[in-house]
Amino acid sequence: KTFKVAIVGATGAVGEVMLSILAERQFPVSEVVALASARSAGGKVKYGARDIPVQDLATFDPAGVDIALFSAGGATSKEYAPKFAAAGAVVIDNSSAFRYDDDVPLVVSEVNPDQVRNRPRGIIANPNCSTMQMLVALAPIHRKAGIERINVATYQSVSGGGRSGLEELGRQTAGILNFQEARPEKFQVQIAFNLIPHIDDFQDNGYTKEEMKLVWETQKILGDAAIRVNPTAVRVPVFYGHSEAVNVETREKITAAEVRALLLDAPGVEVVDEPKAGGYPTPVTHASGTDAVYVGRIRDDYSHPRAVNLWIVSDNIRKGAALNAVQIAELVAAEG
Ligand code: A2P
Ligand code: 11C
Repeated sequence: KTFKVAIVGATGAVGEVMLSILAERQFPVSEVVALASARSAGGKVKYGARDIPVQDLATFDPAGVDIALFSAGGATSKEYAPKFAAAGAVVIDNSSAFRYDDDVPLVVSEVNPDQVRNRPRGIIANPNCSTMQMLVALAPIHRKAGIERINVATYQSVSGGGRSGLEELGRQTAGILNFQEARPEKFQVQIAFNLIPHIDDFQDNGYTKEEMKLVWETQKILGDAAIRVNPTAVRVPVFYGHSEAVNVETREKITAAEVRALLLDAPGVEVVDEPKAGGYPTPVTHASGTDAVYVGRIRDDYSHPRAVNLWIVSDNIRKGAALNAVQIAELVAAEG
């Protein structure tokens, strides 16, 4: 069986990688449709070696689309995802528009793949990148020892902010090296040669929405509202790849050596953990442009009777967004 697949947001940082991953993994397509705003309609995007035309989402008729991958922002998803679902498509949505709705499953392909079938509205949500990579690494620990609490500080690359985030880091870096002033447009303050502890909007509780996504999404995906998550999310001047310093407190004691052994067998995980120069993953040396979630710096937490430390790095555009969306599409396609 083959599928008519639509990519909504095909010109974006995530959309272009969705197209390349569909081609790379030889997803069984009968047709691929690239959709974006009227601004880019008439242009072309790459699907494998082929150029395909970009069409205007606003005037596109979704009848006949089997699977639609959305990554064009929450407002676009809210307006168009229900229309595609009503026309018979299974929608896989990368925005936060539906993630917290009880009747929309939130799926990490290695963690809760069975949830894809639970989709009364025809919509499946793709988690936020920072939650995605964290849970690929932590789900095996949760299954083995039960996670009680997660302390996490993120180091998130500018591609999480889309194409304009990538452009801003490049522009500011080049500008500063040429003695020019760095004007912030996309990010709140200068991002080149800086760090910003502010991703997405502030909430009434003083946390940012990016931080609260780590709380809400972890509890929903692991199906355990008792798990406590204490997050700080930081934007860093890295182009691709989010990193996370994670401390996990478990219900039962698990040692760093046991965690390392568990993760060596975990799907989607690569352990890079040697106590020597370069014996740990970084966004540039490991994650950027690759599919795995890399875990290193696995250590017992000597300050706590039941806790371990990990360093988790992954390409936020691939596993954190486009790859997981395509993996969900593969689960849907396998239903027959
Ligand atoms: P466009 O290129 O026409 O603006 P990124 O996350 O890299 O900024 O990309 C956002 C993606 O979402 C782009 O493909 C963009 O298309 C698309 N997009 C944004 N707003 C709309 C909209 N109102 N309708 C359709 N596509 C949209
Ligand atoms: C970032 N995590 O790094 C964001 C991007 O909820 O899908 C993705 C936002 C989301 O800026």
